[in-house]
Amino acid sequence: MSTPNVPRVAATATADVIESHLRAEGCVVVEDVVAAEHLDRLESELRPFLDATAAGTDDFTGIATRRTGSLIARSPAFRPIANHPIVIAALDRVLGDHATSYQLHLTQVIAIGPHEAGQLVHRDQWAFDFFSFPAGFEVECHTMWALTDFTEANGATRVIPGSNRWPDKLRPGYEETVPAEMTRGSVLLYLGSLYHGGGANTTDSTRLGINVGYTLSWLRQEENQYLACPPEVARELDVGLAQLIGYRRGAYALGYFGDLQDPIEYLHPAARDRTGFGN
Ligand SMILES: O=C(O)CCC(=O)C(=O)O
Ligand SMILES: [Fe+2]
Repeated sequence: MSTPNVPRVAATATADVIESHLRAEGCVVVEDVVAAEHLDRLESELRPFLDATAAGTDDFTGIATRRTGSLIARSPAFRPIANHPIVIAALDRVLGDHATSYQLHLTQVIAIGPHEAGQLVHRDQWAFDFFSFPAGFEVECHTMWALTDFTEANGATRVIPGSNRWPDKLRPGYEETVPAEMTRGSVLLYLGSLYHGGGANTTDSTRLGINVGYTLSWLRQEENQYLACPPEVARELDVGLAQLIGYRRGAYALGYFGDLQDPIEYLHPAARDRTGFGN
């Protein structure tokens, strides 16, 4: 049976439509969300960090692929992407079943260099030490923002639509995947249960994508957000973004500091009054 194509919707699609694709196929491309000028600014803020990043050293991280993190602290232009309303509306729906809140999991530019091989097809939720979650129990959702056009030739992310409903620990082949081609400024949303991987880059140019993950607030974050964005930086952010990073309690008793205080109060002593959180 041939693999179906990636579902795609316009940036005007409703949250209902995006949710229904995520639940059915485990992925969806939302087209042309962020303007080119905004991405130019983001790219110039990150350029020194991208240039200074070393390539990976193994099959999974790739030997011609560079991964640059700490994007909230390093790029003010990245911040409205981390909590883009299209993404937040989708997360509210697909991560709402098993937690009262979710948090940022990782922020990473993935630069797939010329002639990189295809990445091993995997589920991102295997990061939780390969613990198998029950079928349909979604613990994370990722986004991949295209910073260059994503084409089959330059290494567009490969996905298997519908594989979010497959059993765990399978080893699907690259030939079972299809490319999530998209224009610069578009975004691929996909569940942690979707089988996918970075595409092989057969061109002489680099494919740039921004991978931003989100996970239930009672799980450990893949990128250590408190080191990536320490309190002195987080204090300058919108309260909502600081909370998304993890400067809040993840549940009644999770992540408090001091004498049972909510972390947002560490950044803003008046936050309890300003946000209604922390009670
Ligand atoms: O770079 C990509 O397109 C996907 C990378 C990926 O899936 C990963 O590193 O977990
Ligand atoms: Fe992945």
